[in-house]
Amino acid sequence: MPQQYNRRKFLGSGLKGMLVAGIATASIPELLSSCATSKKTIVTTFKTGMAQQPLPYAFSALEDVIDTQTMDIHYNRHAAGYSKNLIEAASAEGVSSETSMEDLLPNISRYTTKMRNNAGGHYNHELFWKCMRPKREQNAPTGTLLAAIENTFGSFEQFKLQFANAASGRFGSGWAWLYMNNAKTLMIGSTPNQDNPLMNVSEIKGTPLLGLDVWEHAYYLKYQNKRADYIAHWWKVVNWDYVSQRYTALMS
Ligand code: MN3
Repeated sequence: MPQQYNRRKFLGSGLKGMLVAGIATASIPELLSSCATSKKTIVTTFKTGMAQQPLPYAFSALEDVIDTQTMDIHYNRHAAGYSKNLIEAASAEGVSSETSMEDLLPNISRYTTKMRNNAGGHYNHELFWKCMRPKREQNAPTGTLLAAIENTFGSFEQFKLQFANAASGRFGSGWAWLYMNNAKTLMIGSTPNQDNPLMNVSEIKGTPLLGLDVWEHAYYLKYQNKRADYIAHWWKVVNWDYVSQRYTALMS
């Protein structure tokens, strides 16, 4: 059985068992709070700070799906700029530099357009880099994430088709997402510019599991106007292990 299922089962039966047996030494609120703490610990793994983190692989690691020069410019110019401008905006608008994107983005309507664009840009790129790894010809999710994708979208192929449609159908610049809505259902959608589903101003709302950058700066050197080719090749570099970790943490 998947590890997460066992953990949930253990927490559930453990709590119930103690209550039924009447041997609980802690109060119910204390027990619930200890469960909440363990959940928070997992989710905290995915908190995103304001500083740009090191790229988890070399600029050349995603060849020949994403070329070295594109990765270098994308990481060192575009993404670095979002982080820098976010830190500037936070300082100007009285937001602590310790604030995570996961805490800031749901309240983004309180702040300036500079904050919205750069907080979104920073979060989206930090996630994007982690969602990729060196290419694999046969690349697909496994386990509980694969089962959830099949249950929700019919098949992995159907999922890829719907996701690619969201990515190619985004007019101008933006992102395509696999995200989990607040009812814990997997969803596909897209957002304009540097918006994302964590933002309270977004039409689609939830927590991103996988994001694809469809700004021209992400693909133009290699693919020029052929966004569909970029999307089709991109599946080979998706880091399904990381996406699966995010899915498992959100489901716990
Ligand atoms: Mn980009």
